[in-house]
Amino acid sequence: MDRRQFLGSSIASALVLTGCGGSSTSATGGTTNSNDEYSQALIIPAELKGTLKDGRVHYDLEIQTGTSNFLSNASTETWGVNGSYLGPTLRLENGSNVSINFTNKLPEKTTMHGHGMHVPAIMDGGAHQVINVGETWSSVYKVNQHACTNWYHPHLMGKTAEHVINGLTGLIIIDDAKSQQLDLPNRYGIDDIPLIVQDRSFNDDGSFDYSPTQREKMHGWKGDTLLANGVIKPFIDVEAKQIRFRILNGSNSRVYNFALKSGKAFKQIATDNSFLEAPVELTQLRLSPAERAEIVIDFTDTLGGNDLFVDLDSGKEVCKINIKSVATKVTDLPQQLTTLAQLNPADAVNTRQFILSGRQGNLTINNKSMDMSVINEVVPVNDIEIWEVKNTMGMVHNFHIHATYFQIIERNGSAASVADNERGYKDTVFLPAGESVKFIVRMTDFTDANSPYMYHCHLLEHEDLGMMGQFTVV
Ligand SMILES: [Cu+2]
Repeated sequence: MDRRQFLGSSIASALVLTGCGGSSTSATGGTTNSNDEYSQALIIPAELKGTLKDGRVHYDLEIQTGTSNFLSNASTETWGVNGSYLGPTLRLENGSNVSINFTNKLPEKTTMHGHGMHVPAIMDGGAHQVINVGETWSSVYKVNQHACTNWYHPHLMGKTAEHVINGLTGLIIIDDAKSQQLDLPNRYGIDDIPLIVQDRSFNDDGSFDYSPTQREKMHGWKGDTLLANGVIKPFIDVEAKQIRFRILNGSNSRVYNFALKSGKAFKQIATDNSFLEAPVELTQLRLSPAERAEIVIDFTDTLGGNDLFVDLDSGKEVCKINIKSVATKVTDLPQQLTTLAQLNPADAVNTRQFILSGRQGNLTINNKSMDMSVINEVVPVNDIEIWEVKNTMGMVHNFHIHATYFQIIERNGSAASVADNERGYKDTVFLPAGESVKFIVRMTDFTDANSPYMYHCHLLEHEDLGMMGQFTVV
């Protein structure tokens, strides 16, 4: 299958392609990184705006098997949504009624979770909303949250890591009235670029090499090759202007420290679930699995130049950016992006502790491994709570909650240690070895004593090893 079509022929006409690469020359042996570097254009996932039917915007999605050509000398059996690998970007408008319809055409059951979505527990696509082979499951809700970049991925008990590796990942972009007013780059695929960064390893026959040992699972499996939107070392041609990247760490367990090779500074404008109040200047951006960041890089004065987007931790390169053409529309990054309502810790009525630890090859939260029949926490609706998460281990974890966002108020007991670029609304927080965080949270609706949401480490091997729990909102 041609690379340009691997997101699905049914949506190929909507596929936005930047650059004009895509032809690979013959490779010389080896199956990892055997493509000519930066000969492939970054693929921009198709943008799906849905179809209005009976007062709802419907997004029809098929979860399917396919074949992808990451390598020039071998093909790879993969899974995708409306295509062979990854899935389209769902574009949702705040306030609209939607029905996200997933049909499972895989040979086995799966689930599809809307990560970062504020929806009823039964619409969450977590471990309980299994989609059997041949079935269609619809997540039906009214979009009620701030503009942000979310994503969808499977959440099947014990199989999440494997199903994500196979390729089931796509973005969900939420727009709201205010986000549309801001003078930000917003031309999808032109100056508003989605960037899903993943790591994979390949066998000699081109198949994914994913068979982690118990030790690799405990430490979080890492692949030796980086993919950007499903392409190894792609290039993207951009205009000489401010360029926005919506970055998702879509890896199972790899933590990135992103930077530009030139050392050039950029501005972070959004965290997982909201804009930051003001842009935060950075030269390095740390993202643990499932975290998102929107950044703006100003290439106004570098027409004809190029830069590399790299991971400083591994030394690996993500993609090449060619500043190729004159700007056709200028944007001027606002100094203020939003105002975030802040919950007051003095109003908190309860503090919960979550201890991340491990024993006998299992990973646990509060000494318990995930049990789908156990509700670990019951959270009263509208109560303001402080959740304190402690990583007691000598390895990294993170912590993700379903249902809503939170705001980080302390790192390692210090409010001052909360970084400027993690002061937006978050649903996933990084916990380096031995560190702790406190966040403030309020569950505002969707009471249901029988249907739990999940909280868990989003290193997917850790989640599958049991570092997960369940809570209900009552
Ligand atoms: Cu973990």
